Amino acid sequence: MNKPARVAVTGAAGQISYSLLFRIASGQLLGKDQPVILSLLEVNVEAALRALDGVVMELADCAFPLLVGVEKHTDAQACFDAVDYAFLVGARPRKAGMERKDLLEANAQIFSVQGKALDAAASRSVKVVVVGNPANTNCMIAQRNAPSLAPECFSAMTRLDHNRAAAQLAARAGAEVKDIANIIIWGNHSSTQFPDLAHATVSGRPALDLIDSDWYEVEMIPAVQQRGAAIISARGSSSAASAASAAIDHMHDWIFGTAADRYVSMAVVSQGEYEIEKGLVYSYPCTCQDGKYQVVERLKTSDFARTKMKETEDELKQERDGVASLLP
Ligand code: NAX
Repeated sequence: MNKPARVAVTGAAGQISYSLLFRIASGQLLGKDQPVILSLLEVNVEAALRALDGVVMELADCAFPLLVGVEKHTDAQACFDAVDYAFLVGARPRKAGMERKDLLEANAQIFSVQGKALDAAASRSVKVVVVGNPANTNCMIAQRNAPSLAPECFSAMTRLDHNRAAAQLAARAGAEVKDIANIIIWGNHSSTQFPDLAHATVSGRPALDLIDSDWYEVEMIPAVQQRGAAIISARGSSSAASAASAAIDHMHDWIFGTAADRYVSMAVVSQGEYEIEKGLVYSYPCTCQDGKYQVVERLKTSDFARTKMKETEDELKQERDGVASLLP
């Protein structure tokens, strides 16, 4: 058996973690030969810690052969000690009467503490995915507060948006999801994101030859952008199992690689690709190999696409400016 991998999950008593933890512990992230230790972080609040106790009891009751340890923490640095993988799921939710700026600042504080803690304690090759919203900007803050870790250790999740777009295209084209390739989500995980089908294929054929442009521009793009709100309105609470599934997909592909000639969408620290401002955490088409992601460069972009890519970049700049005082 391999040495156990240490996997940190924050917001461990929340609804996404209630699905995520069990999938990691069962081997769906790292495979059936890889034992794991879960290192869980929650806020130091009685209700959250009681809920976490319950989750840990259920993990024990699953008797997962690969789960060789579970740690509960309220201190980020202790939680991130020597971790190989970190899922930053916990975040401050928006409360009634809270301005967007207040939300950004409350989260900036959480993610600057967590960035510093990762910097001090995590494995030097840690892979971090930020799920908690506003995910891109939270990720940028964590990364900027972790100067001794490579920027390539950090990412934010737009895989749920990517998967949603794939499912919608498959349904429209009368195809199966496995036949869909090279969807791209550009930019922010928010309603300004741009789900782009210009390079997508269905069983190797260009997607835009198979569907009408009206459906794509008028129905599909807003439907993907607003899917989170549609789930809340139907279920009474936000996406949880699908978010956990996307988080597993994101990290799994990053670790084990993407299939040949298939892109996945990952929000990563921009190096200026596609003229997006350097340093923003922006969702790009990526391929992964040998545990590293690579942004797919030099794809042709139309005027329509460039306008949308810029719109979502502008929102990320505004978010960054809103937390400028907290950036090192
Ligand atoms: P829940 O409110 O069910 O759980 C969040 C948990 O995080 C709570 O138990 C809370 O006590 C804990 N927490 C808060 N601050 C913390 C901190 N500083 N350290 C450790 N734990 C902390 O939310 P859930 O539905 O699980 O969603 C979690 C986050 O994911 C939210 O920010 C949500 O907006 C975001 N999402 C992101 C998605 C994406 O695609 N990137 C999609 C799904 C989801 O909306």
